[in-house]
Amino acid sequence: MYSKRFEKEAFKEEVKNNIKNLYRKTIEEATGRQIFQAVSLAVKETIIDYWLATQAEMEKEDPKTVYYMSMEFLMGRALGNNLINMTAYKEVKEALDEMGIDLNAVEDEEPDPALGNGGLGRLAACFLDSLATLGYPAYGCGIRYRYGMFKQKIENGYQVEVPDNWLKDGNPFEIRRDEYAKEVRFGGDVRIEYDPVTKRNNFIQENYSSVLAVPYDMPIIGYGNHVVNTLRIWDAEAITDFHLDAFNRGDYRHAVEQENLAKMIVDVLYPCDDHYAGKELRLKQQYFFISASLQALLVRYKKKHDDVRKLHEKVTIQMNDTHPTLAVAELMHLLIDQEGLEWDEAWDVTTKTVAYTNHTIMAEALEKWPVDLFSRLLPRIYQIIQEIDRRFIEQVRSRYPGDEGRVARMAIIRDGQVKMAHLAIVAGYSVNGVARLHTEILKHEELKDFYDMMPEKFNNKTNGITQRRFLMHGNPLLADWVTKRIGDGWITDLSQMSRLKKYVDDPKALAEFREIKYQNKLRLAEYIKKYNGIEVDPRSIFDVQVKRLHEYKRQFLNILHVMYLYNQIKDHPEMYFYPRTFIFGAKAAAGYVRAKETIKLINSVADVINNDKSINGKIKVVFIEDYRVSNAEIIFAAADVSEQISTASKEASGTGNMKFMLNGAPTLGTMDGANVEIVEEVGIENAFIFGLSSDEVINFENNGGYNPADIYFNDWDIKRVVDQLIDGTYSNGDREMYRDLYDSLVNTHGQERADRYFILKDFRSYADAQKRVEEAYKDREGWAKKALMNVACCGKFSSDRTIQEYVDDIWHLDHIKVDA
Ligand code: GPV
Repeated sequence: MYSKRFEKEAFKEEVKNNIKNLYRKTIEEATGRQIFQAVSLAVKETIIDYWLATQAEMEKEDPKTVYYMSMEFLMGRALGNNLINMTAYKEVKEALDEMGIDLNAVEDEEPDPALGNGGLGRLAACFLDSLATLGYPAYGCGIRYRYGMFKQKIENGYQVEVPDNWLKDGNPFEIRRDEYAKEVRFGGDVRIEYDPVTKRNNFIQENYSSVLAVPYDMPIIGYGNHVVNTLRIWDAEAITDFHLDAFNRGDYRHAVEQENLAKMIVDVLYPCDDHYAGKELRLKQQYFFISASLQALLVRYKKKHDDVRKLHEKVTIQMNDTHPTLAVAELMHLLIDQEGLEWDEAWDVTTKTVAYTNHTIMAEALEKWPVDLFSRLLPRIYQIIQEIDRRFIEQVRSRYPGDEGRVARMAIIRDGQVKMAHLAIVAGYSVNGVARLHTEILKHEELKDFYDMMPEKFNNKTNGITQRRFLMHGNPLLADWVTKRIGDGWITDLSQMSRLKKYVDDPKALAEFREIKYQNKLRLAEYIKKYNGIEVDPRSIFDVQVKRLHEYKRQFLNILHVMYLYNQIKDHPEMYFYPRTFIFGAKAAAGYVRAKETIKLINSVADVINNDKSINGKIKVVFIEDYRVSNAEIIFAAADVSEQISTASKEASGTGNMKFMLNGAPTLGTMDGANVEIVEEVGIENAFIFGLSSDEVINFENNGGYNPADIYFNDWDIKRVVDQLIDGTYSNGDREMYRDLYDSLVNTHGQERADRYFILKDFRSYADAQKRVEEAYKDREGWAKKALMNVACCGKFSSDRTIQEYVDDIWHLDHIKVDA
């Protein structure tokens, strides 16, 4: 395809044939889902050619390659994105039009592959897009979960989780690679056997259970450059010959156990975002995909090289948070026990190969596995970590003699726990945070001891997003307008957006720009009407907060402020008020009670306010069900205001903030995460900043918090809103429904401070900022300038820039070039 090669008639024929051969149907008879399959297979044909060409090139050039290890890849739908990156979207749309098929409708038939929770998983997907587009050899390595992120239904205001059987009809873009299947072993014990020939101890795992890891490859297409990289996700199967063997030996139970283990391991993505749950199955998942990926990587490396001591010259492994940190010990295990390296040699290779990205400072997200669980499940891996820990502690002691407090703080194994972040930092040759502020907090607070001892490892890589999906695909109207004004260079070089700055004083350009936003708001309004049954006014301010539901992200602050505005309008019906639509979208982890209460509260407030005729529709509240990549694209395009209101210091970066900016929505936010850098790029006058600084928050936290009672009893508007949580206003008279939320603000319970996230502390400042938003929006042209400045200044936030920095500072990859 790749446009110049695209042959329309042949493509149409192919689609028809696919429908005939797959379903014995004509186009007219086929269902939407069947047409999606047929079109995707036709597209895949072309992809395969370039995929082969890329692999041949890699064979020939033997470039240094990055393996991006991640428990999550939140890819979103593939069809539209693949067409865009093949630069064939418009041609295919035309071809399908001629067949009476609407490409948008076909795209909507694709299940949204949701093998990720939120920001971390979506970042991995954006990175793969940028790596291919910049022409760098890369594998994504992950798990082929049978069930991805749950689908969210809202019933009676409550979140209900529905399983996401995304593979039900098959995935047309994947290819199963049986030839690369690998065995992964769990449990049992380790026998130590002295080998008189090599004069070494051999460590032999016995009485283990094992599963077969089978990879499925998905193509990752670079934009317009014919490069096709690979996302390799692993499925688990029972090892059948072993099964029979065990069966014959009468060990039926063991055989069945292995069968079950295989089924369980890849069954479901854990829906916890930024939160460590300590589940044994999760540790199994981690070891499963890490062991399989590393085994396959070594086989691939050894095809061309006979000295594994030089692995790091051709291979680098990036660990997406601590979830893949077992890679450290598994690589040591393979190098020592399989490749015969000495400890020091293996350690030298490992510590030149693995690098670690930290995505949070939230204590509850830190992975700390209980030693008994860990050593039972991964006996050999545990031994290796013990040895890494022993040697590391020796180093700490010699560097800081007598400082046992420091040893205790820095140890990898301590208090019966294995601390995965410590392992990742000790072994990693690079440790990076995901926004400048976040990296500074890591260096000077959370990881201070490690920074003291090894400052050279620490670096920052501010996150980014791909403009191919979040502008070209999600917002075609704006994408075409930008291209008309400044050419299409921005597609692979987002810094060119700065050329739009000259249009902020061009009334005609501004009018067009505003009209596009209006059209996008109409599109979202239709979506809301269709899925929520709520009429919203596309001329109202679309004020949007979409992201995972988390206390630190403070959706609660947002909805409390809505309750406050509602009180004001009720008290002063004559008061001027610019109509506002507050739009929320958020999934809560299934077991996160307070997050679920917040969803219920938002829906209850929506019910009351949306049905109150007396306010003349001045406020509408919409909770969009099942927020996910596909509807996110529609939502960003339509937003006027981007709510980024996390408690300062808590949001490592945020990436939604960048997607809003790219689509022309100014940030209403705290000085947290990447917001800081967004403001730096766009100018403070084109954002609405409020609240405590991260220093202030950290200061309060280090000194026992603050006292919300001082605010609650002194600010009557705030007290009224907080009291409305328990006076039945939003719960048909039920005073208990929101008691826990109320308590979280004003009462200390147990370990937990009242108002841990400084909601009341920041409330006034937030309300003021909201007032400034309203004032600014009244000046329609002034607002359009701010919005356009956001688009014009978003260049830094392309994941292309982020990836180039990873390549320059950490990975040092070689380029690949694929000829058409
Ligand atoms: I740790 N993040 C996430 O989505 N899930 C996690 O388990 C962890 C972190 C997020 C952070 O919360 C965001 O601030 C950040 O932008 C994103 O990771 C990507 O770095």
